[in-house]
Amino acid sequence: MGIEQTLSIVKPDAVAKGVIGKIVDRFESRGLRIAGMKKIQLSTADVEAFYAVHKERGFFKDLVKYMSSGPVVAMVLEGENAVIENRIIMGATDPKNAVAGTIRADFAESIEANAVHGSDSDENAKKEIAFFFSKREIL
Ligand code: IDP
Ligand code: MG
Repeated sequence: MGIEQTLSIVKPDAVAKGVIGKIVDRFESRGLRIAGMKKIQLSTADVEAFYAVHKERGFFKDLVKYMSSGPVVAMVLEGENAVIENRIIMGATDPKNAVAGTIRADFAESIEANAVHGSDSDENAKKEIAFFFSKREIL
C-alpha cells in the first residue's frame, strides 16, 4: 500500500451547487493532499472515453449526458492508501446507501448525480490520472 495517488472528480451537480470547497475540505481534513486540480468542461466524447467500461450499462447514455452537462473539477489526491481512503470518504454509489458523514450522503442528489467520482483501484487510478493531467500538473 503506502503512499498512493487517486483521481477524484467533483461532478456537475456538486459544482453547480457550489460545494467544491466543502468537498475539497473532506479530503484535506482526512489527510489526503491535493497534488493536482483543474476545472474542466468534458465533451460527450471525453465522457464516453472516460467511462468506456460502463458502455454496455443501461444508464450509459444518461451518464454521458449528465457528466458533460456542466463543468467538473478533477483532482489528484495523494496520501496513505489514497484509493481506498477516497472511496471511504465518498460513500456508496447510491446516496441512499451511503454512510452518514460521507460526501455522497451529504451532497449527492441521486444514484446518478452523486457528487463525486473516485478511482476504484491503483491500476485505474493511474489511467484516470493520465486522462486528465500531464506530469507537470501534478505537484
Ligand atoms: P462509482 O462511481 O461508485 O464507482 P460505478 O458503478 O463505477 O460507481 O458507476 C459510475 C457512475 O455511473 C456512478 O457514480 C453514477 O454516476 C452512475 N451510475 C451507476 N449506477 C447507476 C444506476 O443504476 N443508474 C444511473 N446511474 C448510475
Ligand atoms: Mg466506478
